[in-house]
Amino acid sequence: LMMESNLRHALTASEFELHYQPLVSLANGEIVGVEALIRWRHPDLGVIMPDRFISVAEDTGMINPIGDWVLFEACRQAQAWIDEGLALQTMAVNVAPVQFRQAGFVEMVAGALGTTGLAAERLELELTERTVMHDAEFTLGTLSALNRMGVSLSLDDFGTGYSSLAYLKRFPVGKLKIDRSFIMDLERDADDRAIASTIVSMGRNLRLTVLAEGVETAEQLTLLRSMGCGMVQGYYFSRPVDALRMTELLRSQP
Ligand code: G
Ligand code: G
Ligand code: MN
Ligand code: NA
Repeated sequence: LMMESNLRHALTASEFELHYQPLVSLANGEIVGVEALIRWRHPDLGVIMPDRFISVAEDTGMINPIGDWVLFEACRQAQAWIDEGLALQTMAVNVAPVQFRQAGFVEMVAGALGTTGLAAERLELELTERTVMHDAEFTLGTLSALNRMGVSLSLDDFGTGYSSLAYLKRFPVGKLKIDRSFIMDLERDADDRAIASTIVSMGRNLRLTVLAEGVETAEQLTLLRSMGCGMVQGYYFSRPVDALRMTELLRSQP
């Protein structure tokens, strides 16, 4: 099933769709952005989650056309919400390592913004440490070009990979997303609290926004607030939901 030809067919048959999860400001509890997360609605098998096909897509190169589609669709949806008058500061899109390195990636991002009319400042690309640390000089060039366009950059799954603090200083990254493995046991694990609190402090000192992923409980939220964490995301607020449900969530905002 998870083969290149199936993924290609899924793309032409419009079987991919984006779900969205709120990014919430801890200052006022408002949804200030959303993260786009791909799903494959298979006609026979139902909804297939990305863990089951993204790595195959990466290995076969299908991640490039799929990733292009994700970017255009996310930008189109963000602009549709903005046109409706809904307050959406950020549309965050995951970018796979292969996709980030494909020739013409920066131009493709510019094309998605130009075609959909979305302001570059509204788009945030999520990159993992694995993506940015591999060939740091190439990364710096691409990140700088995106940054000059006005696109924001965030480091996803932060803390799980190999990150040089020197590059954190050099790369034009605006946000750190603390990996949910550190948040999961926050109430019970003093080491996780130390790690989360250290990332929050470092982020503040480097003038970066810090977002905690995978927040599921009020206790985790209280701890993160006491650490001075700026943003949160997780099932406590909402699971990833389809565009229709996300529209309702945005409309119900004060
Ligand atoms: O909800 P969740 O199961 O959506 O996501 C699982 C994993 O798949 C996460 O690591 C997430 O970053 C990744 N993922 C989700 N959507 C996309 C996408 O559009 N592109 C890429 N490259 N990865 C994605
Ligand atoms: O790797 P990345 O951070 O892009 O992937 C986001 C993944 O985290 C998605 O699979 C999404 O469904 C999942 N996720 C989001 N919030 C929570 C949460 O509160 N708990 C758990 N267990 N997973 C979450
Ligand atoms: Mn992500
Ligand atoms: Na993450």
